[in-house]
Amino acid sequence: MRYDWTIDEIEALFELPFNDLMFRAQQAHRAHFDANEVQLSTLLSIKTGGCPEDCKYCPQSSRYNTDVESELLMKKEEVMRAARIARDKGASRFCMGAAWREPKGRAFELVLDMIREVKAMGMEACATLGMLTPEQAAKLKEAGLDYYNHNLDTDPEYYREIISTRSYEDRLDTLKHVRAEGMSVCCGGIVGMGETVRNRAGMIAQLARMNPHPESVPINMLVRVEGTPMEDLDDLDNFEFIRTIAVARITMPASHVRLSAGREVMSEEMQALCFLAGANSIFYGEKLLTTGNQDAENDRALFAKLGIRPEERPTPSSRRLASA
Ligand code: SAM
Ligand code: DTB
Ligand code: SF4
Repeated sequence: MRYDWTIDEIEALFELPFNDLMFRAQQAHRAHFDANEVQLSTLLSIKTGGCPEDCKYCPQSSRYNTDVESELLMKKEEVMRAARIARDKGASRFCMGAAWREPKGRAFELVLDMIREVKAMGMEACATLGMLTPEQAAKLKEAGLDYYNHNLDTDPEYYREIISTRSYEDRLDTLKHVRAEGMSVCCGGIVGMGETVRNRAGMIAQLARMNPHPESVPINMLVRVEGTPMEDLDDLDNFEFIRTIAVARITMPASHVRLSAGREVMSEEMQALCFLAGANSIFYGEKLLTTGNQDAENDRALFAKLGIRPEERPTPSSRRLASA
């Protein structure tokens, strides 16, 4: 495994002829995974809107006038109902998202409770709650959290154009705290925000130089939401997105690369090319946090056409022992 990728090397991957890039991505994918398996994660926004941060892409920032209303933290019973439905539909991981700069006070304790219950249901638990202190990371670990999602979003240069309320270093610090507790890291970014190929290569370099690599790397296609400063950006060429997935696959060959936001408007053929480029995880269920996603029914139909199987959730150790 390599952890010394330079931006130039990564940019050179982006510039390969498309067929060569796809071939390299398939080689990397098949060396580490069953190429016909895709992991399914279901998202739920447990605390929506009213966020004090100014991320220019985000419909949940209180600074922009979008259709998203600010809501209170959801009740645990409602969250568990959603988790049960996700599990019964075949998701192996349940990801809870909160529109916070950072978790605080009693709300954080309530989220810890939710994590314990998701674990008791036999699912993997993931959360994305903003910046963490080392103490908060320890409490999440103790509650049984498997993955923490915290994205870099873009490279350090372009980051300055996108977010002013927290620094790139703040993000790296949170990731360090998650790692120090032994939780798995879910960390990726957004493509289609007006960045250059060099910025994209810089973002992948940040991720691929982490040792160990993030276990899960979500690649989001920007969802241009009305009312955000990014609503009128131009379409990104689909091949640029597919190339980003392939480059993530080649540089982080043993990580799950997730075809994340933006899938709602992607054709079946586009998604199939993303899987061919090495994507082996998706968000499954009709909603992301506040925006739409493909219906589960469409996903099942596409999987049947492509011969893709959902990845089994890991058997909890207690059950494994009982059946041994
Ligand atoms: N507030 C927490 C934070 O920012 O870390 C957690 C939730 S935040 C919505 C999680 C991630 O969603 C962001 O880092 C960003 O990568 C992604 N995201 C938000 N809005 C998006 C959009 N319009 N299109 C694509 N990805 C988006
Ligand atoms: C990630 O990388 N993408 C997800 C998840 N991690 C939390 C969020 C996508 C959000 C898309 C916009 C919305 O639905 O609000
Ligand atoms: Fe808040 Fe997260 Fe949206 Fe940024 S991405 S505005 S921190 S919810």
